[in-house]
Amino acid sequence: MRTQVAIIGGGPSGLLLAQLLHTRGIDSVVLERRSRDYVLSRIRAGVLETGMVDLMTRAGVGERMQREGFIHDGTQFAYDGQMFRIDFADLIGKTVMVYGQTEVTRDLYDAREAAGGVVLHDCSGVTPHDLDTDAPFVTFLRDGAVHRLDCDFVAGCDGFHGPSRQAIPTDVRREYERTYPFGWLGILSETPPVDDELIYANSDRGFALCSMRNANLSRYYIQCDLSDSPDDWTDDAFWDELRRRIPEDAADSLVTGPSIEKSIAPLRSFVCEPMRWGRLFLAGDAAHIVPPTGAKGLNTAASDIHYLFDGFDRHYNQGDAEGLDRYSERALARIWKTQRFSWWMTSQLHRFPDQSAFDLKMQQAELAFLRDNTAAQKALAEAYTGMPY
Ligand code: RFL
Ligand code: PHB
Repeated sequence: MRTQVAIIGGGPSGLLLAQLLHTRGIDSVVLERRSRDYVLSRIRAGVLETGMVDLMTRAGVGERMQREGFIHDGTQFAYDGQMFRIDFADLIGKTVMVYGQTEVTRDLYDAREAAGGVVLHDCSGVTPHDLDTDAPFVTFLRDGAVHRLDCDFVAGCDGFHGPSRQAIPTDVRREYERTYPFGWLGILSETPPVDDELIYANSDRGFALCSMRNANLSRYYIQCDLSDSPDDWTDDAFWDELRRRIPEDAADSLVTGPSIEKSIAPLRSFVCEPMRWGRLFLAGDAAHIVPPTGAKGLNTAASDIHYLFDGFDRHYNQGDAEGLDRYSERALARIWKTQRFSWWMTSQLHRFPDQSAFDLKMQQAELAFLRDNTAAQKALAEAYTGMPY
């Protein structure tokens, strides 16, 4: 088997890249370890930056998103018994789109299928070879047979635990990491959202987030111990704890119901440099992880794909190597700024085990400054709706 770009991983990064390449006549094969149903059952991000919305549209997969997604002009912050709003539209003329990662992935699968794109599921032992030569290839096991995929380039879109990053030699690869001493317990429930907009809440009992997918599908999160298991939390215990962490008005109007998904995610900040080695290019969670406070994981994956797609397009259609040569540098410049924002949001909104009385006062002062200062609100709005590519 031969293709131009072998893409390891059929999550949003890999599928979006394949779909964009297709629009410019560039051939790819996506190798995914899991089944399509498994990939679509993962409940993850819910907020899309303008840049990602534009990229989906450019890839020809924006139609359902534009019809069914919800445009949010702002978001709410709660702390110390009060709530204030950051109005993105008013401050900087930008908005975000609430449209779940599951739907993004479904639209991309459908588009790939309609275009006759090759997405191979249930591939095991996917291994890239000869990445530092002009003739790289990928081997994998599928349907009981070993297969070989020859290619010009390999895109490592295989998430944090995939094999691509590990293919960069350890003497070249630098990794920067911070882990946080808590996780997020999230539930999805078929209930109307408590507010028209998201509420990010800092409370004495820890962080809480009220989010949504649509008018009758809500997504809520609470900060939890890393040692907790979803089974430790009954639905009632979750709702009780959420009510204690959000403003009284919201708690009173919260509509509860049975959870249809419940999971715990650890929080991590992580960056791998460089994002290119030979003919391998990392994108998305394969190269970096942000804590979810600020909703940047999926959006950062999309900005990588923007730069990588541009690189491949220029290489194949204009004979220009600069886009690929500068991919790592361009992607990392944006990633570090997004890491700063996600780290800052996480630091201001959670309870940390070793926090002193002074640290708590600093959190409150940060939030009061944000509430009262238009320049700070503009800076937050720029970061939340997404920095330009
Ligand atoms: P993904 O989505 O992890 O997709 C990678 C794909 O690669 C496949 N894969 C392999 N395929 C072949 N061979 C192998 N050896 C492979 N190993 C792995 C995987 O099966 C998978 O299909 O990475 P991608 O495409 O870069 O997309 C990134 C986003 O998924 C991610 O940034 C966000 O979902 C992060 N994230 C969240 N981001 C937000 O903005 N808001 C959220 O609320 C939010 N919640 C989350 C999250 C990530 C989570 N993870 C990773 C555990 C909640 C969770 C639980
Ligand atoms: C979500 O809806 O899943 C979501 C929204 C905003 C975040 C994180 C997760 O910051």
